[in-house]
Amino acid sequence: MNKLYFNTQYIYSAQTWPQLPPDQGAEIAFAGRSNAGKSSAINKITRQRNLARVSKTPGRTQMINYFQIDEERFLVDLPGYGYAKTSQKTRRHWQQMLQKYFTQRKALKGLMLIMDIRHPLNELDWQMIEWCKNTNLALHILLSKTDKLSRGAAQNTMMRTLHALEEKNVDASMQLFSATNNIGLEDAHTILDQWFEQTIDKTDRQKHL
Ligand SMILES: Nc1nc2c(ncn2[C@@H]2O[C@H](COP(=O)(O)OP(=O)(O)OP(=O)(O)O)[C@@H](O)[C@H]2O)c(=O)[nH]1
Ligand SMILES: [Mg+2]
Repeated sequence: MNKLYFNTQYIYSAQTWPQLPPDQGAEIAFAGRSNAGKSSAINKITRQRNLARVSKTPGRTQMINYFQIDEERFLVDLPGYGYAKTSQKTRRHWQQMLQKYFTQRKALKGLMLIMDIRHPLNELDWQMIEWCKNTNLALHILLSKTDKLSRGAAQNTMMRTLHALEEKNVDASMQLFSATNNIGLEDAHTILDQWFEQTIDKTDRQKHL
């Protein structure tokens, strides 16, 4: 367990492109359907109760929230997608904003995609996965709320989901996660450690940007 993450602090929220902090350092973003458990995962990983706001009401995180681990490392909580009551206009705004963020943000070093283990791989999840593939961005999937299934059922879902990705030639790692039952915390830290430590070959990713 890396205690570095426990010092994380909220620094900033952005709604538009010009509001994003300077494009420097390394950031790892958390994306996923509304209510999938992104904010809960960030709280768990940083061992803080209320760092990222958790809500029973889907569509709560409507900003790009920046959390600072240290001067060079950041975690980013992205707005959830796919919430039925979101207006067309808002949906279009975030769709465009996220696409631009994925394709142009140089500080972005990896994506943690959070999917509720009971509903993995919906259409918008696939869109995220495609963007990662097209921009050569490292992708790790957290199958969240694993506590809602038996261990066997959770393993089965993970195998099926891995298989579906393999069929589409998607290069991604995956793990089970639960913010309520402490499942998968070490694994998530290990991935973050690797991504932050690795000097991702910048020229390689930038070729695709
Ligand atoms: N049982 C269980 N519930 C969870 C888990 N993670 C999150 N939840 C619940 O799921 C709901 C949504 O969690 P959030 O972390 O706010 O989800 P989010 O993806 O940030 O949602 P938006 O910000 O609306 O996009 C809350 O009621 C959480 O308590 C988990 O691991 N297990
Ligand atoms: Mg949230």
